[in-house]
Amino acid sequence: MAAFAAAALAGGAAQAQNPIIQTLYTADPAPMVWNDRLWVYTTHDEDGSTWFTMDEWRVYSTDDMVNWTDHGAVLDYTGFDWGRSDAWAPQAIERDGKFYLYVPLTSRTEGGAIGVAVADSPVGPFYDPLGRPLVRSGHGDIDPSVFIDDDGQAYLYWGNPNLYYVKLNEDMISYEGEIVRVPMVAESFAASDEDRATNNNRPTLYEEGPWLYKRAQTYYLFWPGGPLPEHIGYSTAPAATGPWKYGGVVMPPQSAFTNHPGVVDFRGKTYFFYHDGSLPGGGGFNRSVCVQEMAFRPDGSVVQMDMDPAGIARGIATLNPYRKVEAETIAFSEGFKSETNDQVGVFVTAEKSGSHIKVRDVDFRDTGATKFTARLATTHNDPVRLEVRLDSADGPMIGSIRVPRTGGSDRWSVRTIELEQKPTGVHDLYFVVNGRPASHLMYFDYWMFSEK
Ligand code: FUB
Repeated sequence: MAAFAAAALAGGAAQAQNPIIQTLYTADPAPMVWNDRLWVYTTHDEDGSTWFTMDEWRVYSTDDMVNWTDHGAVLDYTGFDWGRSDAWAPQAIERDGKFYLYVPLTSRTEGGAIGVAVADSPVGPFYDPLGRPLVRSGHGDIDPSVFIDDDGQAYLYWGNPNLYYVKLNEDMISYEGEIVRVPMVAESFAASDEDRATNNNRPTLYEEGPWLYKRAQTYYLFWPGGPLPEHIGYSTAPAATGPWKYGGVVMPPQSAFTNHPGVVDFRGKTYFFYHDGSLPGGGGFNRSVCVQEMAFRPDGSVVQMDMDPAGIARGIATLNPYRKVEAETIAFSEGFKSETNDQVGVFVTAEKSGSHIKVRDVDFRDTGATKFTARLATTHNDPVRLEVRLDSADGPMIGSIRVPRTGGSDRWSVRTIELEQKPTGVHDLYFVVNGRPASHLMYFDYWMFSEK
């Protein structure tokens, strides 16, 4: 058996890594660190949308900042008895072992409102403990951002084009005091031009999507600012309640007319999540979540950045291929769609021959792998093969599996092959689908390698 030795930590810095999800359109990222893992809640722009057609909230997670696992939808607006539509920008937080997901939606009777859902796990199931909205100011109640300060006080900010907050009680599903409307003044959010101020009722650049974040003793509020296309601006304050002082631009307008920030610290670095329209077929209503490292100057000001297709150039951990890995754990893919069913949960569907998935920084160790196992399915009579390649989609093929014809994505088969070549060390791994031109060529649920 020939051995493929380690490439230097495999990922090519110049390769596309943004957007981080390619199997459907995602927007409005809300990162959360829990259990030494980074989770990002998103909205879902339905394919072909010509408006904000959004029904569900989803969650993805990573251990290494480059491979993202799709955990599927955790809730949709029908999870709220009072909900009618519009599963827009969420944020989740953990407190005392429970997960709280704050979401805007349009109610059956009262227009826009913000609800809260609770779960015992970051991937749900989430349920509505109140049976009614948590907060409602009467106008522009979207884009909740939740934050727990060091003294345990939790805050919920939200609003478009006004900015509101409340102090949440410790139960995280009720609040004390009145809803506070933040003064929309130039010192806090920079002055609008005359047209936006007088004709649009927006005296400052602040538009929507607030994200509250604390760094050292400074509180930061990141927000999408107008006019369209939106940029991301920020303000700082000595307390979670303000007063806010305008800081500048974090990200100028990109390729979608909205943008939406999410900022989180993870293993010693700060990451900036946002969305753009850069995925093929993408645009203002077909957006995609991206992430980049964020830099601060010694005085606390934010270093401005543009969308970088390279995203996170280097992963912060390697991936163990000797454990079951979900096929929907992906660094980058082309031609795959994410689906979910009762039989296997989340899986991916290859839309055509040539579809491929890249998994970054896979550590086969010095001993190397000898066998490969995958759970697969297809409906096609003509042969469909899943090729396992190293370092690029046309790199060395270490094995290939004939995908079993099971008859559908509700019937699966687990296949194991001896590898033709034994990989060792760290490589990017590619799964490439090869078959006659057809749609829905094969379904892929999970994979793993064996050392012996
Ligand atoms: O995704 C729907 C809306 O677009 C969000 O609520 C806003 O923040 C903007 O991203």
